[in-house]
Amino acid sequence: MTVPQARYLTGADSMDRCPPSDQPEIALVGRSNAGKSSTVNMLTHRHRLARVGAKPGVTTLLHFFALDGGIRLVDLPGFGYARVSKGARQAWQGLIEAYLKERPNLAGVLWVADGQRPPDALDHMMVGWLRAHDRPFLLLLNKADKMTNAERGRQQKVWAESLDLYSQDEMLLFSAEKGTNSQKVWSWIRARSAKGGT
Ligand SMILES: Nc1nc2c(ncn2[C@@H]2O[C@H](COP(=O)(O)OP(=O)(O)O)[C@@H](O)[C@H]2O)c(=O)[nH]1
Ligand SMILES: [Mg+2]
Repeated sequence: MTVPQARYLTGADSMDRCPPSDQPEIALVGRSNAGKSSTVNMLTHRHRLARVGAKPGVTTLLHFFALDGGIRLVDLPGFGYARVSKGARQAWQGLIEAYLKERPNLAGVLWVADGQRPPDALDHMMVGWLRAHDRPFLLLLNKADKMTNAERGRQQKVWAESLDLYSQDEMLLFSAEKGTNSQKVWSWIRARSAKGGT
């Protein structure tokens, strides 16, 4: 499968600064450090398109990337970073939730999590948002390269049971480092985008 060319389009700090909602968008959500930017880079085969390991507290924008073929990837600010002020955190969470709730051309959500951890209260909040706003999502249990086979099996079970997921359709082991399952992620992106923003 060929990988489309990608370019950085723009950053937006509010809903009214987002680009026109004329193309299907796939958003990446997840905690800071889960690997969202690394996932954008892996999927586009571009090592520096999205900045990796950027200091949390700096990435407060929605970052839009345009792909050939008319799909956009949107790197959302990481949620739940403890070291910023409560006010700043609430502003980001407001922006993330507004985007998930209101964006008419949002075709699907790639939810990137560090698969080594168990899900916590923020993960339950995220699945609640996604279900409440009826957003199709694929949870990527990232950093699979750092887990043993036994851990991979165990962690898939823990996440699926705790968040009540349809594990076959809504969750995938992934490694933004090694590219594990990236073809499956592309298939999902293409299928979602073909359905448009509904
Ligand atoms: N071993 C391993 N490290 C990863 C993987 N994905 C991301 N990382 C590392 O995790 C850190 C955070 O990644 P980043 O993409 O900046 O996370 P973001 O805050 O969600 O955008 C960086 O040091 C990455 O190199 C992965 O699949 N495997
Ligand atoms: Mg990032």
